[in-house]
Amino acid sequence: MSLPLYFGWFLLSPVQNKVRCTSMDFLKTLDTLEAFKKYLTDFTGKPEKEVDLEQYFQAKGPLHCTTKFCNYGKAEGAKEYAENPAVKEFYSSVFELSLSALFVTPRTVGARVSLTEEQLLLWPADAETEVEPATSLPLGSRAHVTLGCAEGVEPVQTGLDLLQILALQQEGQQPETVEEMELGSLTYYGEGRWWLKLREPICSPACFSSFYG
Ligand code: 2AM
Repeated sequence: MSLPLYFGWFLLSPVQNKVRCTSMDFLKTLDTLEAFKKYLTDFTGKPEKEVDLEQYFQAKGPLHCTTKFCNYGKAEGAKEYAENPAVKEFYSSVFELSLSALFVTPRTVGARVSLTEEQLLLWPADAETEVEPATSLPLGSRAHVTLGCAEGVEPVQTGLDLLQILALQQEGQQPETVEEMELGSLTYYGEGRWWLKLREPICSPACFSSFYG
């Protein structure tokens, strides 16, 4: 059996455009907020320097939510995942993913995916525990769509950034800034970490499949 680079849900074309536009609108608006400008050095390293977030992040490849990174069979648990009956049964089925929040850090921009019980059947048990968040987070917490990465940053970072923010939320850290935007409420968790809880989650049809590259 030849194993892929990764399994995941691939957003269907029309919704990919919608998500890209929403992400661009968010970055454009974030850039202009006084609250963001106050913490600009998180991104620039220097005061007074400006940043164009739309240029700062680069997006590559199809928008997707990785379930299992297999690295062509070299990743731990890859073969077991591919043999999971749910993976076989649902392969090439279309699901409705719910994108419930957008987040930005100096490294990545992404969308949080809130998984249903059925979707969790395709979620690997070790996705959250293979990294080391400060607290134990529920299964599926790492589910996300990478929307862009800063120069020199690998997409795997997006899920790690998401887990870090969720761990802060679980610990009850009070966000420093709260701003109501048209898309939802925006909070700041320090060190350049911005979280936008969407007023209306984006419902995205996505096909469960794999990517060989
Ligand atoms: P992503 O899911 O955050 O976008 C190919 O590199 C894909 O596999 C990317 O989508 C990437 O991140 C994901 N990926 C790469 N390395 C990974 C890892 N060690 N664990 C989980 N996902 C990984």
